[in-house]
Amino acid sequence: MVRPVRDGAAWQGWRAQTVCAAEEFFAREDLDRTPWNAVFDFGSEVVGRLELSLAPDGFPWDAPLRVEAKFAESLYELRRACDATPDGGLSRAWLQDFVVVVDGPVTRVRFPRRAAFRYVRLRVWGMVRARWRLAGLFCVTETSAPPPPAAIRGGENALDAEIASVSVRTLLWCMQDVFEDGPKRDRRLWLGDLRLQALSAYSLWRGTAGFSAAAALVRRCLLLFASAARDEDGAVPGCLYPRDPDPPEAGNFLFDYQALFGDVLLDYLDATGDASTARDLFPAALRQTRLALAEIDPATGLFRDSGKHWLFLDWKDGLDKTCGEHGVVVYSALRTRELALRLGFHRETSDLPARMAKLRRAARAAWRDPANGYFVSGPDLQVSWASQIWAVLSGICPARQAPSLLRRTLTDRVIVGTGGPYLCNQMLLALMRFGMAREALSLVRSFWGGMVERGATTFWEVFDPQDPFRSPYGNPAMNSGCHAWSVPVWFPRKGRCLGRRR
Ligand code: RAM
Repeated sequence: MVRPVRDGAAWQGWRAQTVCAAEEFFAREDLDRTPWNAVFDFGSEVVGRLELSLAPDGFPWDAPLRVEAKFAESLYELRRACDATPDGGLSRAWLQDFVVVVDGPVTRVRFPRRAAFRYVRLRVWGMVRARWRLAGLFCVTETSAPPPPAAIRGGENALDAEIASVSVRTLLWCMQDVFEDGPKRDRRLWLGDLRLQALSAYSLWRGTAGFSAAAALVRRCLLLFASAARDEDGAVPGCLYPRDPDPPEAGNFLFDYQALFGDVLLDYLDATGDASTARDLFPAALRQTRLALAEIDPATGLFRDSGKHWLFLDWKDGLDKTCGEHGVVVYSALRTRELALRLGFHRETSDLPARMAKLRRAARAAWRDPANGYFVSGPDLQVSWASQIWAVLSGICPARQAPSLLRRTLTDRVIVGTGGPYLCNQMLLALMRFGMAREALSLVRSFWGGMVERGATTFWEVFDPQDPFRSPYGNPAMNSGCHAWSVPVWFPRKGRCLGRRR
């Protein structure tokens, strides 16, 4: 049992002070002075349904029992009133405060809705003038993940080990009926998140008994996306809700996510060797490539924002996305070509290599600043992480120059940086591609290690070390505290690394 106390030195201004061990509270028999209030700390993030076990002594029931619970992933969220304004762009309904009322003698109360939390505040009314105890408090946890390999020993030091275990915990809690982006919010399948989760899952379970279950979940998600393609043009959605046995409810068409569908499929083929699924889904992948290429201006050979699409790349404010999106288009098309060659669809993609060479040349001529080698984007010639990363991944930046470009990007404090873990993961992918393990390790230790040092037990959707209250939703309590895209696709493990093989 804990009490949140204000502390200017703590992340987001709150720390937990221990009140007593839970067992001590479970021994109390004076709970009829209602209502009572208590905050419990589960020690690390859990996902599941809360259950109270009640021990009445004699005949207690002269009233129904009302249990109000507020679940929170952080102390800040616990302390912030759910109805506080502004509520940002997202629904108040995401915040996890529930009420359960039970009639008649019961010894167990289970909350009907799955919650994601570390802390829970209970307010309980009822059973007046009776002797009874709260005998236990459980989270009946839920995940569809196979058991993780027994020994996940992380890297060289305690921080590495903690990063490894926080990564695995985050991944497990996000594996439900589908790979969810976050078990608190949005509790649904997003393509950009799936791409990163799948890589981490292959690597975690590769060579173990759990591999086929993890791979089967990726396959299910790929099939769901393909089945949800838009009727008019075949675009796969950015996200969806499964509605088994009905087709999924889909929406939020994100330009860069959809372009990367073939990339996820190729990773799946690489990891599993399941050519039959890859062949079935190849037409969907090729369709996304064609749709992406339609956004290239034929006159310039460069991506242009038609204003029709949600361009993402990252949550970074003020990010100019032109160069980055061009990189995504080229990278995705080349990955689709690779997929085609592996599956024997040479003819359908025979135009792609020459076309991509042209797009690379056009981008280099238009956006590479000869003075410093950086790639610029937009009318203000913005230099950003996003542009450099995608220039490298797509080969717009020639391979021999890529390592030094990435090194400079990592240390340059002036350029537009990352909005959070999603783009940091793209950086890891770029570093891994060029075998830059040292740089990848130091990024993992500083960025992901920074979350661990601030108390993360699962990795956060949003992390800006300079701004504890940063939120793309206008309310930090809406941020997801256990987020798929925040599992580092590469983290130190004894003997091998989590992530895509080179
Ligand atoms: C957030 C989701 C998800 C991400 C999209 C673009 O709201 O949580 O992780 O893929 O935005």
